[in-house]
Amino acid sequence: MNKLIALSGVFLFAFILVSCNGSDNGAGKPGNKAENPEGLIVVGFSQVGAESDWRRANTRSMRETFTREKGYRLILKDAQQKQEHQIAAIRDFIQIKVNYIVLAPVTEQGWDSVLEEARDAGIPVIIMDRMIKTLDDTLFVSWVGSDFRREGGMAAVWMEKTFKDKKKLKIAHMQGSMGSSAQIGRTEGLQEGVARNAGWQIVIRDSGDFAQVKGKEVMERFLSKYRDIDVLYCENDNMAFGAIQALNEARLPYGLFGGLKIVSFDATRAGLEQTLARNISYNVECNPLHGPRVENIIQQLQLGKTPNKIVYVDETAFSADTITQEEIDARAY
Ligand code: GYE
Repeated sequence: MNKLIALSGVFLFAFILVSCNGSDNGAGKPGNKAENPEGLIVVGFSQVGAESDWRRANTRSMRETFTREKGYRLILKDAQQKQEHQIAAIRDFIQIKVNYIVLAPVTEQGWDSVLEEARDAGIPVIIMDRMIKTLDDTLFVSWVGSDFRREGGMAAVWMEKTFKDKKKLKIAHMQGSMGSSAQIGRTEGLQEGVARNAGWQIVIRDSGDFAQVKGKEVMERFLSKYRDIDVLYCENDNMAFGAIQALNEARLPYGLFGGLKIVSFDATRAGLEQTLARNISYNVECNPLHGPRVENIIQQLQLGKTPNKIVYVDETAFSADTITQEEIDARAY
């Protein structure tokens, strides 16, 4: 009996803890600080994962922006590149009544029902980085990110200029996470180049999931099947680093020493160092510093304003022929 009383005491204590925790999460409807004792703006952020340097810089930017000192409470959930984890995270955010949900969607498809739940709960959703595919654009208030198709287009134009004298161009294509906007857009950019240039041929293609270890494995597989490659079109820097490891181990030339040329995306600091070393020949920038951009959207919403629905980030590209150390030193990510 005593045991039972002690046990129910433990349960009661646990219950009080859980409830306190719930109210600590604070928030009600946007701007309704009354339910939030500390008056913080609570932002639930569902992040894709930590697959790349780009992603880690993006997470850092969000953490550095949404600080307690500035009046925010950031609840960050890492989905380990799984959509079901993101859906579960959004449901948690709805339950604890965050003020805003920020979603960096791993893939484009399959968001409608969970975002309807957020809308029904009156929680504004901001999409960041990749985009979602939906027919209902009331499911999110604003999107900020990159024009991935334009990025791919820049790479294709560079290839057209660089290989203009080549009758046949053999391309190995390493894709990012399939179904993500970054993969879809960059792949489209290349496909458009292939459509414009009769001599271009994609001889081999596979996904390295935007990650270095997988990138190395995929490159090893490419090389075991096909060695006569002119260009590796690699949809991010980390996969390019993996590919470089594979090429080094296979003792095959690339970049400065002839052999294949590598085109990459992101232009992270480490990626630009590889570009300066001429291991990567062309690197298209993709800016991950979205924290302040998302904050700007939230601040507008706090003031009852309507932010722009779609915000594209300005981006450039770096060629191994012209990049300088100063450009690398100026890099914030
Ligand atoms: O290029 C890649 C990351 O969605 C733009 O995701 C982002 C991409 C980025 O893993 O490195």
